[in-house]
Amino acid sequence: MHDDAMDSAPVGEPNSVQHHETVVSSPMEHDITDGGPDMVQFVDGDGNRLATTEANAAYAQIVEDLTAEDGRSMYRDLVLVRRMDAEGHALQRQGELGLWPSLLGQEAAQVGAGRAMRPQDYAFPGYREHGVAWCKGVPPENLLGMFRGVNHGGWDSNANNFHLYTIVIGNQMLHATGYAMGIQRDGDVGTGDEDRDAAVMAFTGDGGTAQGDYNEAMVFAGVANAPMVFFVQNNQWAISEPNYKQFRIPPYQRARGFGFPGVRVDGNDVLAVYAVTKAAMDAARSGQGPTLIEAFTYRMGAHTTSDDPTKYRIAAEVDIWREKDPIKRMRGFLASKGHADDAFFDAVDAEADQLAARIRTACQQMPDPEKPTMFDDIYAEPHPVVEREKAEYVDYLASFADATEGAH
Ligand SMILES: Cc1ncc(C[n+]2csc(CCOP(=O)(O)OP(=O)(O)O)c2C)c(N)n1
Ligand SMILES: [Mg+2]
Repeated sequence: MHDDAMDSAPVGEPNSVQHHETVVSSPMEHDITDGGPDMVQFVDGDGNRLATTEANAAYAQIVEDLTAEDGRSMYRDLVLVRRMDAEGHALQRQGELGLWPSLLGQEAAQVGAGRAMRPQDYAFPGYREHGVAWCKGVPPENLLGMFRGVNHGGWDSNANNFHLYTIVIGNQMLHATGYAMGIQRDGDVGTGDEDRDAAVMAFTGDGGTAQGDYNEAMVFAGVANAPMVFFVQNNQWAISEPNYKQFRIPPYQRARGFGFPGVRVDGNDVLAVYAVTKAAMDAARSGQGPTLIEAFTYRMGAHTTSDDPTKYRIAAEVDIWREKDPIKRMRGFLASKGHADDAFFDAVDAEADQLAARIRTACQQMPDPEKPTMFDDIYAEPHPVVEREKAEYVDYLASFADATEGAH
């Protein structure tokens, strides 16, 4: 990356002094601010379009085919998603939500990936993929219910082909692989019909790559040549654990060991993420099997609202990444190309404010659940054990109502 700020102020592993005696890889091998020469990039930190490189050449045509309107629409998504996320954070701070995992800094990774999906493609998220949800058409207010404690998900997975959030790290990779193998068995791969051929995208973080489920899913997907993309957002941290405690070589290089390609992309460059993900999803839908994409990005905020990152990472690291901000970058690109003017940027900001107000009102007006819904949707068909447990739970709740009435 041609980033002066980074060149003039390199920062290695942030806790290097503290951890040197136990470090197994040198800070240089795990430079958390520089994705290295293999990383696909099209726009630098200042919004300048980069020249063709060995890494980005294969994807250049996809970027060339995008229109100015596509660029503006991507920018709008980035801004609205950031505003939605900021509102989630604020609502938690004001006691309206129990928890909020912020995507701040990862907007381009999620919007680029989400926009490369077609309606028939299925997404399996972790818990931070609010931007992918947005691109798949899940109403943003629906993301809040689980974090407010009024439901167990808040959306119908099949309505937008966006699975429920999965908190158990890496778990969804297996679900996704199974779903992709199902698509294969349904014959919805490689037919050449754009509206029929489908693929799956499974999202996890750098920490998730250390999980057994993730690695097992990669084995199955590779062997089955499943129509799927493993999309790893390497935001450099798994709560307080840095990359060098997760892996000796980066995720994109590990794909080869499972028998399919791995690509590292600049996760803060929405054009690059879109191009790389579109190529991978097109390949998956046409029957060419899986791809692993590692989006090299950064978690600008805390892990969740329950976390304090100043306890384990230094401010200089965050400052370096602030210069790589995905929205600033896309805005600079659009402005320098003459694709958007101040009136457009102002209109998007105004729309973002309206969206935030809508989300806030919807959150505050969410009704408490009236009946136990945790038993719904466990099985596709009614199940006697679940029915019995539900009946027992309803009785249990009713016993409280009696006690309250008796007390009055
Ligand atoms: C199986 C399992 N182990 C541990 C946890 C606790 N936990 C929650 S988030 C997290 C870190 C995940 O890091 P990463 O995969 O990099 O995703 P990020 O939060 O950075 O997006 C951990 C260990 C969990 N939810 N599930
Ligand atoms: Mg992480």
